[in-house]
Amino acid sequence: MKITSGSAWQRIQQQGFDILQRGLDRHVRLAVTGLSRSGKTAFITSLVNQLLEGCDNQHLPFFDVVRQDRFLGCRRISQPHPHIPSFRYDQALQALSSQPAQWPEPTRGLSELRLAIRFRPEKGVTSWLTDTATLFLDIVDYPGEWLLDLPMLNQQYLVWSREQLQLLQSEPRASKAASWLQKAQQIKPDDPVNEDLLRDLAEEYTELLHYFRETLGLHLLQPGRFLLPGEMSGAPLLHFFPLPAATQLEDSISPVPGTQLEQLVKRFDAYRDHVVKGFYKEHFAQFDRQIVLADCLQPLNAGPASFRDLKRAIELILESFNYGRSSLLNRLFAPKIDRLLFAATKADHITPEQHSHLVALLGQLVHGAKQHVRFDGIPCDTMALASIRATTAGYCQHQGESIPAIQGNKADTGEAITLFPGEVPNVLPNDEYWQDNHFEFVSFAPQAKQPDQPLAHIRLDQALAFLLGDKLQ
Ligand SMILES: Nc1nc2c(ncn2[C@@H]2O[C@H](COP(=O)(O)OP(=O)(O)OP(=O)(O)O)[C@@H](O)[C@H]2O)c(=O)[nH]1
Ligand SMILES: [Mg+2]
Repeated sequence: MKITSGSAWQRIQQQGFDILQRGLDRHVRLAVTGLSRSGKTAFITSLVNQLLEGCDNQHLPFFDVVRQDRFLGCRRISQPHPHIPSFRYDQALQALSSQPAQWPEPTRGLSELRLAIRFRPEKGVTSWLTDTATLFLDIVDYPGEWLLDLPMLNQQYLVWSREQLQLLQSEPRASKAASWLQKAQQIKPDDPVNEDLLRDLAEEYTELLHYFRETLGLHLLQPGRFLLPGEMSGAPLLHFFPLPAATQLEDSISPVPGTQLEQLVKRFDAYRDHVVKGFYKEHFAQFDRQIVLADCLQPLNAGPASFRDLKRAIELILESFNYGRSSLLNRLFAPKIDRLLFAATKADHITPEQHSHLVALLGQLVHGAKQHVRFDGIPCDTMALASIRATTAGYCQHQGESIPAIQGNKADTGEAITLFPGEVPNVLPNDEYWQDNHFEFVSFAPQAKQPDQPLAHIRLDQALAFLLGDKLQ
């Protein structure tokens, strides 16, 4: 009879344990997205911080595994893909812990981080099989702007050009775009390639996109990588733009080799086939769960054009979750996201009685798109949250009346202010709303983080419960 040595026995036990863990499906790849400045970094930083530091009932009352005292601990472990940049948790936390506290820096591109969460399974088959279990949680941060490129997968260069020209020729873009359009009109499709001219026009087009985003607060900006090029910065792959002459060309035209048109078509095709498709294949197809963050408050402050643009951008983002059988993505690969959460961020910017309005507003933004998009039975929820609460809510006296208010320190001056920022509409705002209402969005500085306390939040525990609860039973 063969005697198994102690270490061999441990190995067999470990192998059995690994198979069991895999069988129990204790691994989740959670993707966090949203348009630029929507609050992705703040959300991930706070989520990681709650799991590392704040796992008590007081901070996460709606997170069952904590409430039922089954949470045993969490730590960061090596991320699974060494070629992907790491999510800079320490850097973000350092900024929030500095004096005075700062918001984490804006991020560019995709990053990831892995956590191991140890817990006791609930009573049932799994608790009988194992005393403790580990959930490996990969969190991926990626720009929502990349999802706005989805329609390009289905488009030819001339069609895309015409669509973008239409946007450029209507307000609020038209006044700023006029001089660029005039220059681009000089590009003759049959002229020999002029690399310098194409590069200059592409760079100016990129500057326009930046202006639309940063000054006009618009989101519907293609191609998404022009704004966040990452390691592709300066690459000829990004030297294309919508061609005004496209309005006079037939879609079926075959570009003459060596011409401006041929070069533009080649670059568009390369961008579409490598950059856009590459992202969906290498990353998107690997996500198990997705949270889409939206800042609905800043566009309310910026006005109707910015709000309409946010609505259209959200609709486009949702197209990526359209898994109907004939959908574009399903024809490319089988996406496997099985849970989808939409969250309106920065809810600490409004008084608590407005939170339900914010959820209703987000619900409407998402609902419009849902009519075209089939989520194929995926559990899908909406909520309002503040990843890192920067204000306190209370009441103040105004003309002898007690009215709800929030209190915080302004981000630019540090000055303490108390205000009622305004009402959040619970339906998509119409002309009347824009005439009669003014929503005041003030950027608040984060509160100084106490070393022994996790970051203050609003409803992050409910987001955790929805996104991970079933994996921690
Ligand atoms: N008051 C408050 N402000 C927030 C909160 N989350 C984010 N913010 C504000 O929104 C800004 C952007 O947040 P980030 O988390 O950096 O957003 P992001 O989506 O990662 O932005 P990019 O990295 O530029 O794409 C922050 O600098 C804060 O000013 C929150 O929970 N409360
Ligand atoms: Mg970020």
